[in-house]
Amino acid sequence: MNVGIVCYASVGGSGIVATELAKALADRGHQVRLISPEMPFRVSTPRVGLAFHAVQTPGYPLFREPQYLLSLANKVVQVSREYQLDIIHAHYAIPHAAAAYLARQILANTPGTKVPHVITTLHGTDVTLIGSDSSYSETAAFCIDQSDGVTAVSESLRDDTYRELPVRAKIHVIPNFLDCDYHRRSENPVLRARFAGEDPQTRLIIHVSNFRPVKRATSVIDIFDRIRQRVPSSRLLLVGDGPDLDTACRRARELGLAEAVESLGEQEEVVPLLSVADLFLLPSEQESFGLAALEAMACQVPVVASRVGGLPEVIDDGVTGFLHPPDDLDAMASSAVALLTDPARHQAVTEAALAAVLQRFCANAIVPLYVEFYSRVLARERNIA
Ligand code: GMT
Repeated sequence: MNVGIVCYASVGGSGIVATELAKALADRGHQVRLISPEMPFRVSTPRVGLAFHAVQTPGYPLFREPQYLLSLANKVVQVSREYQLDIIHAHYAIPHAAAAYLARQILANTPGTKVPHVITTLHGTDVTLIGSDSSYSETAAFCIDQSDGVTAVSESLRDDTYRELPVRAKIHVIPNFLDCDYHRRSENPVLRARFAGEDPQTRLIIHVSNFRPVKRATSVIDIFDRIRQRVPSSRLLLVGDGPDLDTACRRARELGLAEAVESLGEQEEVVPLLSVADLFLLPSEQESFGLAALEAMACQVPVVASRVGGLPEVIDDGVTGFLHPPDDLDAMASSAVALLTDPARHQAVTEAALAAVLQRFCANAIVPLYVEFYSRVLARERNIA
């Protein structure tokens, strides 16, 4: 199949999933074209079957804002005409579903032109935060409905979409996934000592996110403070950047934890960091799936997270990690301490987590679901009004 994948290139789960899907499809013999303003950050080496098309959005003195939706739709039209796309797969509804819809309408208006089918994958905040905002809800719902196929990354997100937007389209759930080779690196005592020092009693806790308010980064610090009261030598690594990073670091200083908390900013490679960590905290207010939790589980780092959104579909509470109400920081700290102080329990949870990732969330299990979905959508009439 010829597939155009539209995604964000910035660090974020939807871009990662889109990029991993592009790579996995190319490896399975499909022709894939990533369409984005920049090369997505996880496409490092050239790959047979995978090409990248950059969207340029020229400014003009009259425009107060860049006209990204128009330039993206324009690029999708050009790529589709040139390479005869069968499918335009938009990851993240806003504005990608709108651009894909517009591109398909433009192509349908040109006699003799192949018209691709549009598939939209909903990732979470495109529905739960920004898509349901009254400034976007009408256009978001319309463009999702106009897609020829719609997927969501969890059952919870599918239900949220029907609850929060006037969407009538059937939404198929295809969970997120990781490359089956995504795993913990072998012991790296130098890197471990860099963050945890030489004391074998030190426990290294990690949080990876984009530090937006929905991630509740200050709660990470508050949970860490509680953990430190029972495991005094523990340390915390913050990975990523975003609006709440400063607030989180300030909170750490207020609690006298500045020496125990290290912020690394954005990192392209998180596997080496996860591979030296003992525990992952994810006290998010909302998480449609929680790809960061899945990455930690694959690296055998137990996750203590909020029982929200799609996280219960990823983490089997008490077996492959621990879930608590987002405001119950005491309970999250207690689960963390229980794991950090009981090596046998820690090992049992990490083994179960890894087994779950390999069985349910690795590319070999999920990519065929996308291919099958593409085939089913291609067999149907296009949704052109
Ligand atoms: O977390 C975000 O705000 C970014 C967003 C994204 O663009 O990746 O994340 C959402 O999509 C991810 C990939 O499907 C999910 O793993 C995240 O849970 C989801 N974030 C939220 O629902 C808050």
